[in-house]
Amino acid sequence: MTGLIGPGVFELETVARFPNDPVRTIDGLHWDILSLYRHALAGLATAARTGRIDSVGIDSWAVDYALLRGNRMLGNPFHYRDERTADGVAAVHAVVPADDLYQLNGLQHLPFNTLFQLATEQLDGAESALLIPDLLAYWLTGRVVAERTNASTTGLLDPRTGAWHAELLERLAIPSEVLPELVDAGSTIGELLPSVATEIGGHGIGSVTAVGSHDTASAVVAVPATTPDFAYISAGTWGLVGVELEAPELSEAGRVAGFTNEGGVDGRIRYLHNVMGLWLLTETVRQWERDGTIIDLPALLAEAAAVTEPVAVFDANDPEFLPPGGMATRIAAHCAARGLPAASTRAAFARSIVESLATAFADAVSTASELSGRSVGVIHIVGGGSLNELLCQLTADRSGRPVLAGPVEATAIGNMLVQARALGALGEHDVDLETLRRLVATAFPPRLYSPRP
Ligand code: LFR
Repeated sequence: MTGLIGPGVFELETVARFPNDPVRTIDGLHWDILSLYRHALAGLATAARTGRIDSVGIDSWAVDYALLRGNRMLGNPFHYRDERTADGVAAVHAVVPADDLYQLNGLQHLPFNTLFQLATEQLDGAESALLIPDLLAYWLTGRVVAERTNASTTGLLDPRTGAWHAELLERLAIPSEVLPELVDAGSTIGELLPSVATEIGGHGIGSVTAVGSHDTASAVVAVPATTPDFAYISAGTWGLVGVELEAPELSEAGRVAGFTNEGGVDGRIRYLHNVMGLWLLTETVRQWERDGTIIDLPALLAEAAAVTEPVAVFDANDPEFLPPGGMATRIAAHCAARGLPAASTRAAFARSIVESLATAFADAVSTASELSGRSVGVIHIVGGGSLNELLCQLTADRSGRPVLAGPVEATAIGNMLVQARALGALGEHDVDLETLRRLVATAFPPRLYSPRP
């Protein structure tokens, strides 16, 4: 996306959209990283034709990486949903038990956190490990860095200092040389390499600026909060539900509840819980379509909103839903095994998924509030899920709190605001996050869903 941002101006334009389909090969599930890079270059070429681009910012999902020797990528990056991570978890926990690990890195236990993935690798031949946005930035600029918000999802950062955790690296026998220099969102990564600029006809493109390169970090920047007592839900493939803190919260209760301390822009802490998210619905639809039925998602959700039969509310956090494939079958089996009612129609099935997600969202907001001591008066839902009216309304109903929905493009907006601030396009350089959020609230007023009795 491109943005035109200045005092009182905030225009967004989508210049390219492309699929991100993983590929399963004999050794497991991978990202098609070269295809993503090719599409990103084509998008930059399109953007460059529309006029001068002052800065480029890159964000993506977290945790996944490529290993490099010199400038050569050693194999195609794995997808975090690949099953190999179970071995990595066992290997890491044999050296650093789960409760110790939480005191060191403050992360929710997710089997795909980078440190568990790295434990399945031969690191001998590798000179650097680059997270996905850092890899793309390297290909564009030739500069090797690790942007700090995304680096926090590796499980190898000390949440208290924001630096690579030397003690943890040593215990896990991860050579610290493979981890690049950390940089903060707002700093300049570098100019486009001349070869890249030539290839895309992008000589008018300014430098690559570090942003909250973890998509969730950028989305949290763009939560249109106007008061401090808010919780956020970044709702897309995942539902990232939490509050923003000034310092990490490392209580044992938080570990048991699955709360993470990820790094935010401007040194904030994203104290949140990963809920399985709309993945449950999109994977279910994918199975139905594979089985030969074309699904019109908006129509399905409208029918789901009209369902009156009681539907199963199941545990949307169950790790059994992590891998791809056969989701409708797995959810039905999960419910049957627990004596929950079977849905009689596809609409009721979709309703059951959305009810379960809304319940998990509401629970996570309450837990975030209890564990952090923050009162929560309003819940902001940003990202694709903010367009799902049923999900927004049910989240308000289940939580008993007003929900403010939107913007849908929060990640891109947060990404671009950090660039605009760094360029001085917002006036002062020291514009704080609260000011950025008020700008978002004015430019993209959210939609209110009040809780129903
Ligand atoms: C959302 C997200 C989550 C992260 C998951 C895996 O897109 O980045 O924050 O836990 O994907 O990377």
